[in-house]
Amino acid sequence: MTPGSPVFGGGRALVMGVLNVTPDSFSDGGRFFDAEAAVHRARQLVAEGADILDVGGESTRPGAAPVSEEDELRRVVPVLERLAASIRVPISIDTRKPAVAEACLRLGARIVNDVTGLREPEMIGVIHRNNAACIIMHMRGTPETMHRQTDYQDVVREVKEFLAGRAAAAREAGIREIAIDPGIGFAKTPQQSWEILRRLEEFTTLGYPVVAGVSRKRFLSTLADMQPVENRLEGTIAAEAIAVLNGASIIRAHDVKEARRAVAVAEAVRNA
Ligand code: HH2
Repeated sequence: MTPGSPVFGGGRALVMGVLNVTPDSFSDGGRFFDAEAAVHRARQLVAEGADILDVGGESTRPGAAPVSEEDELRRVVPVLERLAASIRVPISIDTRKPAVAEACLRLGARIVNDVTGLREPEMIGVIHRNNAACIIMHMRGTPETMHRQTDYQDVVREVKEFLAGRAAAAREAGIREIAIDPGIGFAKTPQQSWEILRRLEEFTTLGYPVVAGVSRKRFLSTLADMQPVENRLEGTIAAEAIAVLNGASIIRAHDVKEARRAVAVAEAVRNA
């Protein structure tokens, strides 16, 4: 992929494959913790049709303890070093730490995926200086505290206001490619996550590509038979198709082959 070419463009919905280089992610913790295993998984995700690879070194599951900057760097840098030159899709770094973002962008990542919506003051500058794109996600508090911060009058309106403000700040600072993400499951009750999915189209009026991360998430388990996490593949695929039908441009997925097929069905319906 040529440096400088848009990462979110293309006219069809994109699938962003998840690569968790962590010991404790909620659905695949420990499986790709070793750099070799992570690189192997990355190639598999691209072969299955990932348009973007989202590399993360810190679990943000509800209740997760924070990871130090040193530990996060130690997890993701060896993977970036091996992948950046050899992989043909843009790499996104899933981090809330400006120093981790900077190190990964220097190694060739093109996108910063920040689950705190660029909360750290230096993050916007890091993204702009490195001519990178960003995904701005909504959450409240931290992964440790967010499940207690779910008080909204109108979840869609409030999340949308937050995303509009953060995207405007990023744009004013000169960041050219911006996507927004309502943060399904982050400081949201299951009911609020369902409502966001139903009303996802409302976020598209802000004029930015909308990212949806529903993959294997806990809100699915409010329905019968989707506990434990291994039982959530079919529900995930259904939710991904609905997200695209309701306006999502980018789907963040662990199961890329299945997500690609779900996206194709939703797009066929949308374009019919
Ligand atoms: N969800 C997770 C992590 N990062 N980024 C965006 N933009 N949107 C999401 O919905 C999102 C995200 C949580 O999933 P996962 O990475 O599999 O789990 P963990 O945080 O436990 O590593």
